[in-house]
Amino acid sequence: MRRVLSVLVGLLVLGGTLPSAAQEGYRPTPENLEARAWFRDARFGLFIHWGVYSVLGRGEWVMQNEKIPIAEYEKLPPRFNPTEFDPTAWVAMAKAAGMRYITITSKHHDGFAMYDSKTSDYDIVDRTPYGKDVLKMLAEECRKEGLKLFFYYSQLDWHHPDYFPRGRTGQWSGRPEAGEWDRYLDYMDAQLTELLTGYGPLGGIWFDGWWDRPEADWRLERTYSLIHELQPGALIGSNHHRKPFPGEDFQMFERDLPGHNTAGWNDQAEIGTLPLEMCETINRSWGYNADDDRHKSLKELVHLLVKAAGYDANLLLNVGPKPDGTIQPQFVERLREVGDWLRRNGESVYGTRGGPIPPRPWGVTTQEGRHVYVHVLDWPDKVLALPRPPRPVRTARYLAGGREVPFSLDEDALLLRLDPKAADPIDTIVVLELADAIMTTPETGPR
Ligand code: FHN
Repeated sequence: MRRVLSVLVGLLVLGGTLPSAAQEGYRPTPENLEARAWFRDARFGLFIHWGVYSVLGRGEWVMQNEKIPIAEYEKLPPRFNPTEFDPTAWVAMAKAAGMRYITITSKHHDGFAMYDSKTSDYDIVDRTPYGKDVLKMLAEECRKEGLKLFFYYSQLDWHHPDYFPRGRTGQWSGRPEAGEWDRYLDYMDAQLTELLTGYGPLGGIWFDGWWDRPEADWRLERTYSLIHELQPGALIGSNHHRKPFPGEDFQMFERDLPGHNTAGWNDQAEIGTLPLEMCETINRSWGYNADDDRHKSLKELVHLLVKAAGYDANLLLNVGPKPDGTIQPQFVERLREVGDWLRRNGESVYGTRGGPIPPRPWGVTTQEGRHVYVHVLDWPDKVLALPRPPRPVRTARYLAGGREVPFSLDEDALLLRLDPKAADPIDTIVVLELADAIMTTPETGPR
């Protein structure tokens, strides 16, 4: 215990702030709380990982994985010319999928800005033959079509010379073994200021990369305060795989449902009380990977979306566009299919909270007002026994078609008598109508 205390005192004396100090005492504005409520209701967003790395077609970590030094990597931007980029088509695809927001990489770990940065010329306008600000084009289309836009911003930077001391990655970039860490943080804050003042009202900032230097003083207090001052309604999330730090407005889980750790990222990701989001890929790659054809089925994608909602979380589903600006047809087709499913079943996802019956191997529940949606995802038997809901059950019906579902109650349980002929191969949804609404709070939901 003495050792721990001396480390903590050392951190504070050295001016280091504990990450959990972040924006201590942060009080979200009414505008921010309204944005959080919107976010919870949105339930479904499009993640876009797009950068000059797509030229190689081997994912967004190619610079690190193949130990490509900056001098070599800088030969990629001149080859990046996405003449087929069509923001109208991208936003139309997201809307057809039933998505309510888009989160796109403004700068990934490679340090390359996908917008016209005045803080650096290492950007799409100054370094590529394409020479246009794709984020500006996308922001205008999102505003026109009523989708919110979030910017992913990597705190980790494999290009900037002042990202020093290095962290767990970026060792082979060829940068000098020296640098001014605070000067890098100033650079990051300057780029964030550009994004928060030049692209209209944002849904928020999706940080990533803190995990590269967990011991560093990331000056989160200053950066989070800057964001909240520039756009109080912009939600801050950071993919640090920990319980949220003060100043953050939503919590994300990578490739896992909240509280799970199947992918290995979330061993310390204790669920907080903020709005939740899980992110996943359609194949297995975030950035464009020409060899990755392991596309999830419609059933797998709907189960991701429904299970996330059952955990009171959004699903942020990723595409990695190609270097020409197009999106693989397999992704477009899958997203269209998910949109078709949502057009039939969306009331059981949008605007709902996690249901009063906790997620189980057979499925999950979502709830909105007096309605509880029982998503039977994997249950072969005729009778499904559930814990008795917290309010009297008036009726039970299949969402598809409205036919009644026979049920009975005893002091502990609700028994649903399912008709095998009514079973849906993806998700058999039974709607319970309760005598009155289950009260949920913005923080805790029905739990
Ligand atoms: O290293 C990144 C990775 O490239 C990708 O952006 C994912 C998306 O959640 N986040 C980091 C891995 O945790």
